[in-house]
Amino acid sequence: MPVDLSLYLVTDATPAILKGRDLCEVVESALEGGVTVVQYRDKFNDTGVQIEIARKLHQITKKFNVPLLINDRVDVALAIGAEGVHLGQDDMLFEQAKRLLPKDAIIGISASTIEEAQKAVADGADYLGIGTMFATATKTNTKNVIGTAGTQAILDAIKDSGVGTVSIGGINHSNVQRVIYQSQSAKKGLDGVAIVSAIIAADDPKASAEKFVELIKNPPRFALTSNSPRVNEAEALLNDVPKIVRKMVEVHPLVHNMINSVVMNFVANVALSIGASPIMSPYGDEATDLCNFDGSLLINMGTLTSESVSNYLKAMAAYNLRGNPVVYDPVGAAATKIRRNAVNQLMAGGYFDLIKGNEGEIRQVWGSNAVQQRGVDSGPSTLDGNQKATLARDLARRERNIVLLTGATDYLSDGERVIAVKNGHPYLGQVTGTGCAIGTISGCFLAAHRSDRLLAVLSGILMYEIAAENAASKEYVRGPGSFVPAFLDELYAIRTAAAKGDDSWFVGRA
Ligand code: 3NM
Ligand code: MG
Repeated sequence: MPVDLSLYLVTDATPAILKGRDLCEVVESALEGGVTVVQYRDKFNDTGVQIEIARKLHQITKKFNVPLLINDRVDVALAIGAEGVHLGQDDMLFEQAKRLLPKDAIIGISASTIEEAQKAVADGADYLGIGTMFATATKTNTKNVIGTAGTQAILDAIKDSGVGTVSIGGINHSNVQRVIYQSQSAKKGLDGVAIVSAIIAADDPKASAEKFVELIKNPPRFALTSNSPRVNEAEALLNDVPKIVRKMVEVHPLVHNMINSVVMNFVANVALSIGASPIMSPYGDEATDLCNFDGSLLINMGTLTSESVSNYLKAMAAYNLRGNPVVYDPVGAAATKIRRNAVNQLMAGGYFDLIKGNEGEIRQVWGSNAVQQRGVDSGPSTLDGNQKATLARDLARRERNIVLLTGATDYLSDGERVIAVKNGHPYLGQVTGTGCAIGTISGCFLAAHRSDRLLAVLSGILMYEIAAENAASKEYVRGPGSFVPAFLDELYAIRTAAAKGDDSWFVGRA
């Protein structure tokens, strides 16, 4: 019978984690909460003591019909007749352990790269412990922190095997649903998650395990989409745009902006003009209240400070938990080491419904270390249209979200569909904040229309860029200065028309 890997408990005897409690009691309590497999991992005790503890643990796990695996120590497993072992890359080789252990013993292998995973599968491992998912204080000497993107790449590389998979490292109640959701590759997902501190160090290990069981059963709230059919044909998609604009105006969504100080005033005016309700709040703790209005959150790191990232993470967690949309504008993502680190922390720390950026920013988010941005403009373009479309699609597919790669032509993708939008006007490139406002606008539309996020963002971009075209064509607009007030007027004009059900602003324009 294959092992149920869904809630895999790994023990730890560190005082900070065990807090003076008896390991066997903690494990028993976790089993009562629904742990499905236990790995005894002991980096402290002598062999004799380990055998004694393992024997006691085995008596407990047997009561629950749950397999006990021993980390590293094949001898300890043999001494007590455990169901199997878990081997790291620096432990005994698979074939050596296989020879020593009974035929039906379970052997799991740690893998942090595609090569390690493929080798373990070829050797005949029963399951893989894939990690390190997130940096963790429990094990600081881990080899690679691979995140959901790296985990997904490994799962994809072994998709044709029946090998079991668990993710390990830094997994807790607030990220477990996202870990499972975003690690999923097209053909293979995780069978479970391996947990140390979130159960062993919990005040109530049983309650913690119960909560994991409940969370693992359900997708994260942000992944719950409505049943309405998705629009696939470009023409049908465009037909729906005026309807979605009308809907956004009617919903009058709140958009919570954590945005840079250069553009704050302009972006707030844009949001007001289109009929949304902006609030500018960089204070992360405020999000626990603000997210209750069921609007969206925009994170724009244009004027990043030493406190920004922790505020962003708090706010993102609040919106993710409630399933309300979060937009990321990684301004200047590749420009400095601090910004590159911020990108990594934010991508690991929560879920973005939409990532919006120029070519350099999107490439940085994708993980291209070769990009070196100067300032926050995107710099010389190195990708042609097809490559940009592919990058947007691949990132959206990997993150299971929407990506908008902006430029003279914008590329919008949900991982399957890719749409190129050619509307807009060169004056947009001559005024600060016009790019940032697209993030805010997208947030408004995502909040108002949830069943098709691609259509929502498309509607926002088209409303915005058609208004820019209208403004630029006014005879009194002579340059960027006179363009700005005309642009706000034209956004307002479309909003007013849409509220009346008048779609003529859109006919023949996209
Ligand atoms: N192995 P926590 S990470 C035991 O990456 C272990 O292989 C890891 O602990 C790996 O759930 C890890 O407390 C510790 O973050 C995981
Ligand atoms: Mg080891």
